[in-house]
Formats: sequence, structure tokens, C-alpha cells
Amino acid sequence: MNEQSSPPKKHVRTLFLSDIHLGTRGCQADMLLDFLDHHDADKIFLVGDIFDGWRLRRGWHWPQAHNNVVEALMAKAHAGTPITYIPGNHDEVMRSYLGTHFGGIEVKAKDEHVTACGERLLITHGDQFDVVVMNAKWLAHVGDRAYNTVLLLNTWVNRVRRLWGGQFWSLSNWAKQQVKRAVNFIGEYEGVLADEARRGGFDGIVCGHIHKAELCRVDDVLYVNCGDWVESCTAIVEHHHGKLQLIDWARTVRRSEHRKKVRARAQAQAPKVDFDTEHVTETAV
Ligand SMILES: [Mn+2]
Repeated sequence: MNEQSSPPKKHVRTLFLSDIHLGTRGCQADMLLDFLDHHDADKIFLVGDIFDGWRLRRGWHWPQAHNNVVEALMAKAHAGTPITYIPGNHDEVMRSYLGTHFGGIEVKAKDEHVTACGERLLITHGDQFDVVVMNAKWLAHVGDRAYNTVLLLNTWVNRVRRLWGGQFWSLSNWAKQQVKRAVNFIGEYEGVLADEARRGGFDGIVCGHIHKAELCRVDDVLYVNCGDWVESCTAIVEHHHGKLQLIDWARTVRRSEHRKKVRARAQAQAPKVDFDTEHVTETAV
């Protein structure tokens, strides 16, 4: 990336990352490397599904960029940043190494963190809480096209049923309910995790797993989801004053690249123009 257009390097108190899925084609390793280049932290939490053992078993996909991510994290650990690795369901093989250290990285089933504001946060990947509602998750991804196919199918199913003198049964209605369940899934997941924090007397919970970054309050409890580096490129940082912030790195990069273009155009038109290069940040909660 062009240095002039690059967002400035930041030092944060804490960095939370989850669902990187190294070892899969979907992993946005280059984006993550860029993010790690721009962020140093006093403490790093890896909140599960850092690599994808399920996929590795089926087919090896491990390009150099995935090595570079591991090396970048190891380098930060080597430079003195404590890193805690909380395994998820895709890298559950790491659950056999709970309590061990490797290269400055400690493996724990779950952990807690106290922010500079004094808020106590429970940190867990979150897969253990989705048992009830997980079945409908895939439907959230199929979207409109599948729904339209179901509608078309429904017409034919009912035509056949009528020929046979059968009752009218709405396949589209059934599909609609499934999609609604999938949308509800995210809300239910957030609610269940907030409950877990509340039960433990925590002020909030940091998790991952559903690939949906979030930083919000569920009633009295802070719900923080790191998102992922597959479908989106998101992370949670805690600034030195204790405020948490959701960073959408893809958006940040897009904006800075856009700024590069705008600046280039402005310079072409008026070479002496003084362009503000201040990096745009996401809104903090
Ligand atoms: Mn997971």
C-alpha cells in the first residue's frame, strides 16, 4: 500500500481478533497482515477459529500469506506482547493444549479482561452457546435467490397436489419461516451470550463465532463480537482510555485508498493544495 495513503499506525491497549480461519481459501490473510502492520497492542486476545482444522483435514490450503500471519503474531509475542489464544470449534484441536505456552502465546479455554474503565469482560469463542439455534444459520447466507427458487418450486408442488386433490401446503411460507429463524438466530445468540456474562457477574462479553461483528449493549451488558477475517475484515480494539471500538479494516482501507485518488486528483488540478490526510475512524461505543 502507498505509504502516503496508508492509515497511521496505532498503539492500542488491547486487541481482540477472532475467526481468521487460516487454512481456508476464504481467509483474508493479506488484509489481516495489513491490519497487524498498523496495530500494536499491550495485550492481544485470539478469540477462536484462528485456523480451520476441519478444512485442513479435507484439503491443504496454506499459502505464504497464512504463514506470514502466524509469523506476524509470533513476532508481536516475541516483542513482549502477551497473547492469549482461546480456541474455537474449528481449531478445537487447540483445546488439548489448554494451560500451555508456545512462543509467548498462552492457550486458555476462556479468559477475562478488565478495561481501563474498570469493566470486567468475559472472553469466550461462543460456539458452546449456539446448539439450539445453529441449524438455521446456513439459511442466512442463501438469500433471495434460494427463496425465489422455493417460490417457483412451491407453484409446481401445489399444482401437483391439486391434481391429486391434496391440501394446499405453502412451501414458500415454510421457507419464509426458516429465513426468519436465521435472522432471529443472531439476536438469540447475542441474548444468550449476554445472559452468560450477566450470570457470571461480568459487565460484558467478548466473543466471535457467528461472523457478525458487533459492539452494543444488551440491556445492562456489553456485547462485543470480533466478527471475522473471511466474510468481513473486522476487529475490536480497546484504546488506552478504555473505550472499545469496532474496526472495519476493509472499509478503512477503502476510504484511505479513496483519499489517495482524491488527493491525486486535487494535486493534479492545484499542485499546492494542502489535503487533510487524517484517518477516518469508525464510531466508538
Ligand atoms: Mn466458530
